[in-house]
Amino acid sequence: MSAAVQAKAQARLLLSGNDAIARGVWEAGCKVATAYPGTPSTEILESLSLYPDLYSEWSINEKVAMEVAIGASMSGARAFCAMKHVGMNVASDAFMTITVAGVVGGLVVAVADDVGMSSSQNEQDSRFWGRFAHVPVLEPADSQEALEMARYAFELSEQFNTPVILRLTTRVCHVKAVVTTGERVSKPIGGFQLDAKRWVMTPANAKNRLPAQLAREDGLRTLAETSPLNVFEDGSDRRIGFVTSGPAYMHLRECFPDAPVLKLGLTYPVPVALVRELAAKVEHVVVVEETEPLMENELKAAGMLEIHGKDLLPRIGELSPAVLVPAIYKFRGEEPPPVSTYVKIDPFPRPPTMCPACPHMGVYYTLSRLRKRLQISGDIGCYTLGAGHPWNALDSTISMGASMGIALGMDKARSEETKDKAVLAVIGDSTFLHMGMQGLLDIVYNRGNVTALILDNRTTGMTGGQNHAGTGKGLHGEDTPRVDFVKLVEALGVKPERIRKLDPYQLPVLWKAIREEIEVPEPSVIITDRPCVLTEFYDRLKPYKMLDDVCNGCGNCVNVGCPAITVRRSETKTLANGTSRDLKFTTIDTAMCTGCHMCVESCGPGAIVFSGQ
Ligand SMILES: Cc1ncc(C[n+]2csc(CCOP(=O)(O)OP(=O)(O)O)c2C)c(N)n1
Repeated sequence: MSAAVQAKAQARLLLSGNDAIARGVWEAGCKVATAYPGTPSTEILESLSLYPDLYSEWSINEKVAMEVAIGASMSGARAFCAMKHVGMNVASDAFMTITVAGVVGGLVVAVADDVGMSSSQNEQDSRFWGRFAHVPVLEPADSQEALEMARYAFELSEQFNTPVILRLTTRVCHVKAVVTTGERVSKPIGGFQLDAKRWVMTPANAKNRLPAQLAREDGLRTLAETSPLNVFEDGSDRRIGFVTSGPAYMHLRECFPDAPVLKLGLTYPVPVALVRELAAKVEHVVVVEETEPLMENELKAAGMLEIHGKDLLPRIGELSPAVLVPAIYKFRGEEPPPVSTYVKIDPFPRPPTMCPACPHMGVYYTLSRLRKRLQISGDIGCYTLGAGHPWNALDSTISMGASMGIALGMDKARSEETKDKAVLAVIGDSTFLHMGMQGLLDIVYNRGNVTALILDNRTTGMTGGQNHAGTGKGLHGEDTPRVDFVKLVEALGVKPERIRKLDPYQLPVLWKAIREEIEVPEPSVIITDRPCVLTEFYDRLKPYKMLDDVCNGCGNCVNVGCPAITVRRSETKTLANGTSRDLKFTTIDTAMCTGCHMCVESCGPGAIVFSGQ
C-alpha cells in the first residue's frame, strides 16, 4: 500500500499531483470515484483505488464515469470523476444538464489538459467548460494545492449546489512535490430524495432551474473576488504586473521573482476587481495563461482593454521559461539573458515505439503487404503507431471510437480512384468498448461495406495497462464478467460467418482472413486475440536468434517492425536486370525477444532459429 494511503494527518510526503488529488478526494470524505484512463489523469483513480471506505471503478467511458458520479451525488454522497481533456467532450452531455439540476453530495470533476500535447490528439483548454456550464474552475499549481483544492472543491460544490471542475495540466499531474496531508472527514451518504422537478430534466422542469443556475454564477463571481485561492503577491519591479494560474505561475515566479503577481486558483469566474487593483499598482498588466486567452478575454470584456496576453505569448503549448523569458524581455524592449541561464535541460527526443513482440505488429505487417488495395481508418491506442514506419498502414486517426464511423463515411463516399479499395477500420479492445461499438452498429444498420479489425490485447495498453470490461478483471484486480467480443459483434448484427477470431502471431492465417473478408461486400469483423506483452496474461517463450551466414539481407523481418530486430549491415546490390536492391542483414537482441515468432514467419531463407537460451 502506498505511503500516501497509510499517511496520518500532517505527514509530509513527496507526491505527484495525481497522487495528491487522490489523497485530497479521500480526505474530503468522497464515497464514489470513477474514471476512464487517459494521460495525464490516469493515476488519480489508480491511486484512489488503494484507499479504504470509498467505492472506485474504471468506467466504460468518460460519459458513464460522469453518470455514475452524478448518480452518487444525487444520492447524497460526495462523488468524483477524473478524465483527460478529450474525455470531457465525451462526458459533456450528462455534465451540461447536471449543471442545471445541481448537485446534492459534492460533485468534483478533475479534467486534465495535455498542454504541450505529449500524448493526445489535440490541445484543449478545459477552463471553457466553466464558462460554458456556469460552474467554478479551480486550478492548482503544484501537488500541495492539488490536494487542498481537491478537498475544498467538494465544499464549494455543496455550498453552491454545483459541480466543480478541477482543471489540471500534465505538469501538475506528473510533477512530484512535498505535500502535507490532512485527515479524512466523515460525510455520511444522505440518500436519494424523490424530487421529479429536479431530477427529471424535461424542458418544463429544466427551464425553471435556469435562473438559479445564473444566480449561482453571480454568487461565484462575488466569491472569486475574496477567495483565499486568489492571492496577490507584491513585488518591487512595478513595470509589469502578472495575472496567472496553474503551473504557468511556477514558471513565471522562476523567471521574474520581483514582479507583482496575482495568482488565481479560482479561475472561473475571473475576479475582475482584483485585476483592477493590480492594474492600479503597475505600468502594464500581462495575463500569463496556458493555452487560450480565456481570462484575458473576460477581462477585456469587462473593459480592461489595455491588458496584454496573447499578443505577447503563444496560444499553443506550455509557458515555460524558454517561452516566457524572450517574450517578456521583448515586451520590455530589452535583450534577454543567454538561454543557458534559464533553460536548464534539453532532453533527448524519444519517439514512441511498439514493444518487442507486440501483437499489433503482426496486423500492421500484414496490412502493409496489402496496402495498395486498402483504405484504413484507424483509432486511438498503441496501434495508432501503425501509421508510422515501417508499416505506414493507417490513413486516419481522429478520436476514440471514430474509426468505425469514419470507415463508413469513406465507404459511402467512394471516388473513381477509391471505388475498388477495401475499407478497413482498426480499433483496440478498450477503444471498441469505450465508443467503437456504436459505430460498428451503424455500419451494420446502414449496410456498410467495411471490415473491422478489433485488436484484443486484453488491456488498455496505451495508458499503461488498465483493466476494462473485456479483460475479465476490475480496477482492483477482482474477477468480473468478461465481454465476449464474438457474441457482442454478432449481437450488433454482424453475420456469424463474417466474424473471425484468430491469433495475430499466425501471420499466414491473418493474411488469409483479411484477404477473404475484404472481398465480401458486407460488414465483417476480425478479432485478433493475443495479450499485450506487458500483461500478466502474456506467456513469454524461448527467444530466437539470427543465423548470420543464412540471412540473405531480404529485410522482411525489419518490416515486421520489432525493436528486438536491428540491422547490423546494409548494402546495395545490383541485380542482373540492372536494377538495384537494398539488402539489410539483421540481428536479434535475444534479451528483448519473447519468442513470438512473427519474424520467423516473415523470413524467407529460414535464418531465424531458437537461440537455445
Ligand atoms: C476520449 C478519450 N479518452 C481517453 C483517451 C486516452 N486513451 C488513448 S488510447 C486509449 C485506449 C487504448 O486502449 P486499446 O483500445 O485497448 O488499445 P491498446 O493501446 O491496448 O492497443 C485511451 C484510454 C483518449 N485519447 N480519448
